[in-house]
Amino acid sequence: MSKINVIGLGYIGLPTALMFASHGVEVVGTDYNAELVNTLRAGKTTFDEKGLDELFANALNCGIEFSTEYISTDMYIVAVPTPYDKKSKKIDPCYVVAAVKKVMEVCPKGATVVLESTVSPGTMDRFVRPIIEENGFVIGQDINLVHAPERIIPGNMVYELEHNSRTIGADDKAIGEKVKELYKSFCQGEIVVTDIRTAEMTKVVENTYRDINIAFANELAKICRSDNMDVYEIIRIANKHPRVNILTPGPGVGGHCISVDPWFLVGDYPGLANIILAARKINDSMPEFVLKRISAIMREHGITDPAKVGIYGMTYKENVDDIRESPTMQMLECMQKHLAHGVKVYDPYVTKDIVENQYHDFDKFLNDVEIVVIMVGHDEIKAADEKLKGKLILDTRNVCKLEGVYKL
Ligand code: SAJ
Repeated sequence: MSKINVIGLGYIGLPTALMFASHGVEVVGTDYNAELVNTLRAGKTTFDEKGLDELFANALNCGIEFSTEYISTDMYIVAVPTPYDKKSKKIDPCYVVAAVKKVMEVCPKGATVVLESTVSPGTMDRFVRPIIEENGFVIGQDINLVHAPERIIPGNMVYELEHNSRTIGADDKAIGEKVKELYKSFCQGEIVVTDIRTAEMTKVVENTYRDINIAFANELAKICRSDNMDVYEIIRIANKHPRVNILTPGPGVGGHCISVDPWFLVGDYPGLANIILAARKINDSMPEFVLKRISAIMREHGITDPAKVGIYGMTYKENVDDIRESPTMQMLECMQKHLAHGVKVYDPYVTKDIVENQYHDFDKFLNDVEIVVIMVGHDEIKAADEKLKGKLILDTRNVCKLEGVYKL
């Protein structure tokens, strides 16, 4: 096989490209963002992730190349974002469509196009196949189509790339097996070969399953709050049952995966995806629930000035630098509506100025606020009990061990 061209060098495409390159596969990584490509060419990674820098160094040694151009080769791996349309709740396949169109401009007959991006079931049939056919190719004869959805979790991506099992959906089993062999260059997990529709649906189901389970925990938190019960203690004890494993309540579900993918099912199966819709609504309601908790604490202590409130954590979860769909960003938006200007914000992983009154120094931030709202359980805050003494604390992640801390 000649080189593989990985299209899209974001959170999924970059580690995947690096992993292939580090395992003896010739790789060109392509992204339309010239700034990103230049950064990579300059020898720097574009986001923080455990083990990524080492993997990057390895891949560079092995000769990975980065470009804004698509290359002519016989294997493409497409890993571009798949947002959803906020009104219709359906997938917005514009990035997938644009990438596949570009591939068609350069690919030779016989090429295989593997889509890694998460897509709603039927996306390959509705949006990808027509592009290939419009370009005069016969699918299965001139171009092979494969869907190999990624499964890695931000925060542990490099490990999971190597150890998770994977799904490969292909029209033709033999092509599926060929792509499986390619992924086996680095993937030690089981690789299941199935058809494309099953692979599409399975991926969305996995993230929806998690969303629903988090929603259950969040609903319990609300019920327990309404009647003064300790949700964490209840979950801790319930989880000792051999068939109960309740997840952890929190300030909401963020990130570009779990808060997005279930909407694909809601959008495509209205009237059928009922639990899924309810779960989405519960999880989406959590930032506002936290806001109400903050107001209640302010009232209890006679605090009226929002500038005395410090929001700790802007990312969608702990120890990552990704703020997409993060509960904090949703809550800050909600605060703007309630005219609660002036709150202070800090996150050790967010070095750019993104919101008003954002701090870049933890001690200074703590010094300037009376109430600390822990929105993300970064390692830094877990180790900061001493520094937090004397503050009013609302801990939405249950990470602070101090006495008298307010919980969700
Ligand atoms: N969260 C809770 N309580 C929990 C677990 C998570 O409130 O008990 C919150 C997190 O704080 C975060 C959100 O949910 O805001 C999602 O975080 P996550 O760690 O559950 O998942 P992601 O979005 O980082 O990654 C998911 C993973 N999917 C599943 O675990 C089924 C990952 O394997 C996928 O590859 C990824 O989505 C993806 O790209 O689709």
